[in-house]
Amino acid sequence: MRNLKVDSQRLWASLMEMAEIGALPHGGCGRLALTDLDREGRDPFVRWCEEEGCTVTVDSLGNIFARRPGRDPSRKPVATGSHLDTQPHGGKFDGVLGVLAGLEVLRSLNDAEIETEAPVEVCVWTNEEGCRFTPSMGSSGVFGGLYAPEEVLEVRDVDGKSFGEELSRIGYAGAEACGDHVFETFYELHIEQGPILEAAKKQVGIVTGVQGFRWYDVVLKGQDAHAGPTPMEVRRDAMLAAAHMVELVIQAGRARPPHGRGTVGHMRVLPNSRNTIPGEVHFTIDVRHPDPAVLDAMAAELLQAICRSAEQDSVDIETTEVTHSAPISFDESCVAAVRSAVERLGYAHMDVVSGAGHDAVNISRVAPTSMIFIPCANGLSHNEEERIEPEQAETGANVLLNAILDRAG
Ligand code: HGY
Ligand code: MN
Ligand code: MN
Repeated sequence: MRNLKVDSQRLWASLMEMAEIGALPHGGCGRLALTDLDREGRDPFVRWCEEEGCTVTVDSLGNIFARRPGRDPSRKPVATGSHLDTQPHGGKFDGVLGVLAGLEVLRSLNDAEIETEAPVEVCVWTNEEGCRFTPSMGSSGVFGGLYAPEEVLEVRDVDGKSFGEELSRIGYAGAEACGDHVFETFYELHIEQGPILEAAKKQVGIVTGVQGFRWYDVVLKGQDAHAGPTPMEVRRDAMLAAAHMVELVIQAGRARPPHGRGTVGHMRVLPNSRNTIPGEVHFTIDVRHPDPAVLDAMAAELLQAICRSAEQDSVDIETTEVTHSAPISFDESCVAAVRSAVERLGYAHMDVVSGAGHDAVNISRVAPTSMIFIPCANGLSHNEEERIEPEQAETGANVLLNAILDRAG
């Protein structure tokens, strides 16, 4: 199969058009899952796929499947895709690149009047980011058999709105039972969101696996009291306790270089008043490592350390594990298909393990799966300054197109 190429200008134009939806003042995008902006991003994607002759279906968790027919309808589809929801101050390319490069694959196959043996599908997974509704990657998790549908549909955001209600409100509660949908293989193109490829001056990352992570919610309860008359030594200050624990979370990541990670990204202080000692603090923990045994040890040691710290600070503590995404290795034949496409196209490449979680981790539970990375500027992501160049988007899409063609025949 000759090395088919995508239309770089058309791909870039679609990325910039999507970037207008939920555009933020410093160049990023904010399209939180299941908000009106999420719908405003989904609707044009569905329209663009229908304009390419695809049939579009939506499942009960809002996952979208755009299907381009193949010569042999009995074959399972070769699929690709990613997510359109973003972090609150997200970039233009996290997730979106994988979705719109999939659309560009459909458009390029149509331009070349290629009829593949197997159908080709482009998917959008609902709520990959998990910042409004926990867990992250919840809908691909249901698709991959990690969660029952109601476990995700019943989750509520900080305003008490449920996933299921919001999914219906934006019109994407589909008829198809989530998971009743088989793929022959699944590929996800994504920006690396880290510094490795750029530092190594590689154009493509052949992703062999994804590191694991565990998310916890922590609630600390001390005692509201007056900031003036209350002596320092008698306070039960939940903010002080939280500050000590943030240090322990960061230390947990630093204690296992180079892959260990520890982050506190969200904190809610109650009653959140300048002159009242905080009696209650809610915060999140995100710990990561590529080795499952090390990840388990990190998490166990950290939970013990923060419970000891709570005691020393005379506050009550409640910890809840909200996500456990185990480290995985991708399917060797899918990794090989990506490798052969990259080598045929002549791109500088290297094998990498993903530091970020992706829907592909959940899909790899039910279909042979692998990922393709391209670098992003300074490895920065989950930041409005997330940036790639048009030719980098083209490179990733060319690898995706040829890996899909290899399998779809
Ligand atoms: O948290 C992650 O790794 C992904 O961005 N949801
Ligand atoms: Mn992503
Ligand atoms: Mn992300």
